[in-house]
Amino acid sequence: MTTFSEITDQLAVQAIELPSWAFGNSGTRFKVFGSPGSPRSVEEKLADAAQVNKYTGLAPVVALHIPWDKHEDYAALRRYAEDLGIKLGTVNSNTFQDDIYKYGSLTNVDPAIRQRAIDHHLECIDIMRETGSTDLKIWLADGTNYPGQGSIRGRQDRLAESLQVIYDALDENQRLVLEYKFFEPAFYHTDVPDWGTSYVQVAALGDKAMVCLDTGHHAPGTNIEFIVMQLLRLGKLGAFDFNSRFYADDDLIVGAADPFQLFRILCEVIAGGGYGPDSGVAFMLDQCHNIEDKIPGQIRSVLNVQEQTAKALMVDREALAQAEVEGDVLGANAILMDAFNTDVRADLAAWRESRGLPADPMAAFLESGYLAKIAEERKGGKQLSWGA
Ligand code: PSV
Ligand code: MN
Ligand code: MN
Repeated sequence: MTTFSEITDQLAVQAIELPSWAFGNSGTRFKVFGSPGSPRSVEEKLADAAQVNKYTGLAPVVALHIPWDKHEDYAALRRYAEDLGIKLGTVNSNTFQDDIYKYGSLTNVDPAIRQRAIDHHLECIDIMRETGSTDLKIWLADGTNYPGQGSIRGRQDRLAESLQVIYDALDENQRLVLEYKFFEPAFYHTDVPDWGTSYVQVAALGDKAMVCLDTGHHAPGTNIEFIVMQLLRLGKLGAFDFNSRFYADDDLIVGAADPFQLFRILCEVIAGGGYGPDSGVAFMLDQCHNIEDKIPGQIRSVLNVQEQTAKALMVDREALAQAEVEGDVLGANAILMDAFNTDVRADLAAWRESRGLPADPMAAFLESGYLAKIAEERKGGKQLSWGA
């Protein structure tokens, strides 16, 4: 097996983008629980995100969601982030909360509503120019609830037309990343339900359009690492939204439900050239922390990704290739399992310390008193929530 000391250079380049909405309150349709100290402004979300980076060294970028993170001065917001040692990243559009989008946004039969949705994306691109962001992420709630409600073919054609207008507005250094999800909020059909549909749509647009794979957006039992392999093979994997699911789009902490699946996904990422800053694959979290504290939730998440990445980097790929050509089924499987079953936690702790980071970022953060400080300082005002 590759030793831990042989992989540290690769580990050192890992950067995971945090979603701004992970720091606000969130919940289910039954209840949104607030936590003391939850952010009341984009600035407070960024300050919390910077804590995750401070203790882990893993999270230098924060993704924004428009209009949730709308700001009167994005250049100032960018400077504010930079002063905290982080950057503004992916801009996520939102066409799923306005009444006019009840029957769809980019797919709507009404050209005026489609134009409204397109204009929203053009606004996002303008914001990206000011924040220095390069990725526009589109997740659509578009779909129907009943057979016959809409022409699924017509909607797909209108989606292609709308996306083309948005794509044509991108600058040279900007990308469009189209996320798929197999159900919800539409229950009969979704306009971008799977990687194939996303791939077909972005392939028609051009080189700057890519697929986003959200790990929570598949039917139970789906072999997600196969999709990772295929998208990398096609040169179209643009981004991950990492999270865990037990039942639906749970948005739980990545690596919580199935660490082995996360390991297998990362093995395919590494094997397919999807790892590292030049790979063109953005590692993002898309999570909400409904009952647990948000900053520790994000710290746990990035550490989970780091731990499984270390193991995936330690797979002896030469031995694996050899076992595969020899038809050594159990030998090949054992090589993978050896890496997965290696406990890298002590090595990671020592390596963090050697880089001036706390050996145990979670403990160091909890001891810092930051949670008590924000609970005290952020009294009054309206706490921000997912969707508001
Ligand atoms: C809705 O399913 C969703 O969770 C998508 O995964 C998006 O990435 C996210 O919301 C933010 O828009
Ligand atoms: Mn997502
Ligand atoms: Mn989701």
